[in-house]
Amino acid sequence: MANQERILVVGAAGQIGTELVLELRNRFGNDSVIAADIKTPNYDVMEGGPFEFLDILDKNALLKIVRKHNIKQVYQLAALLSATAEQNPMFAWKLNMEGLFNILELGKEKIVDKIFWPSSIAVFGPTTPRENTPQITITEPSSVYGVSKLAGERWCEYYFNKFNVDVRSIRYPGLISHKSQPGGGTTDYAVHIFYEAKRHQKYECFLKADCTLPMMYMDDAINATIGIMECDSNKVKTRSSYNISGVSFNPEELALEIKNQMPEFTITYAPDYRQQLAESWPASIDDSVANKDWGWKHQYDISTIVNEML
Ligand code: NAD
Ligand code: AKB
Repeated sequence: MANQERILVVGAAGQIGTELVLELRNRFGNDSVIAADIKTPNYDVMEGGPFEFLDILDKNALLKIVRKHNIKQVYQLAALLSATAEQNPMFAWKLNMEGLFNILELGKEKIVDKIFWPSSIAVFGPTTPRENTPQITITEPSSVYGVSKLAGERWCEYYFNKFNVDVRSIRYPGLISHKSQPGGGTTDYAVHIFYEAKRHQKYECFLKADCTLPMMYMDDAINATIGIMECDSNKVKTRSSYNISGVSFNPEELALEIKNQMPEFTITYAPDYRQQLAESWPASIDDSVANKDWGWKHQYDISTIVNEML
């Protein structure tokens, strides 16, 4: 691994960062992957390789870390997610946009060679076709989070076209995982439900029973993330962000699947403000462009996800 480019993961203590750091270290060597966050990550991330405390809004601290470790690739995951962003819109805008700009500028200055930045299905809104939502379609998001992700996508494409910054992005659906808790999203119900099923055999859901959303198991998301970063640059034809799709289900269907393995499990519904966010998002996603350009394909369906989670 002596010639392996050094990789920085910002937001390494989060739901995605935790698993991304572990998988990158697994593939490229522990010392090649520097984890960074404003909070302490779990034991495996902290002890498995280099870790730096970093506020992504602090440009000087970021540059110091990038120079210290001779970083050539950055995965910029630090952000406020949809539900938390609605509670603090101005700070969400600041963090989600400035965090991205600080990394894009490193690309523009040719200090780093390759950047990953995630977008979300939240770029879509109530006027978007809900079923099999195409790669290019109406994007009129109604959440502050969605607005920040859509703006971020446009900036990524701009930096690629204008400054030749090799930035790559995918629009994650709601992600399901168990190595670290989700960080304040609307799709978090699909993780909480498993913790509550295990602890109390019941769950009160903050979305309606029939609220279908695009979801994905974390292993698929990590494969997509590393997949787009490792493929030849000329295959990445979309420089805003790619649709990727896993599986679509609603809370009732997920509860039924859990009940198959845990007959005593029950679910009740008490929709809150997150229902409105969820309703504005697609029910299913067309990811044929990602499949054609760089060979993306998901593996996990609802029953394999439930098996793994339980
Ligand atoms: P998360 O909230 O679990 O993790 C974000 C991490 O960023 C946290 O560990 C947090 O401490 C860190 N962070 C916050 N502010 C920071 C700062 N100023 N400097 C450095 N670190 C900071 O989020 P996640 O679910 O892992 O999401 C990561 C990215 O993926 C986000 O951009 C999110 O919008 C996107 N995304 C996630 C999902 C999902 O379902 N998890 C879906 C779509 C898109
Ligand atoms: C959220 O619910 O905010 C995230 C997302 C789909 O971007 N999981």
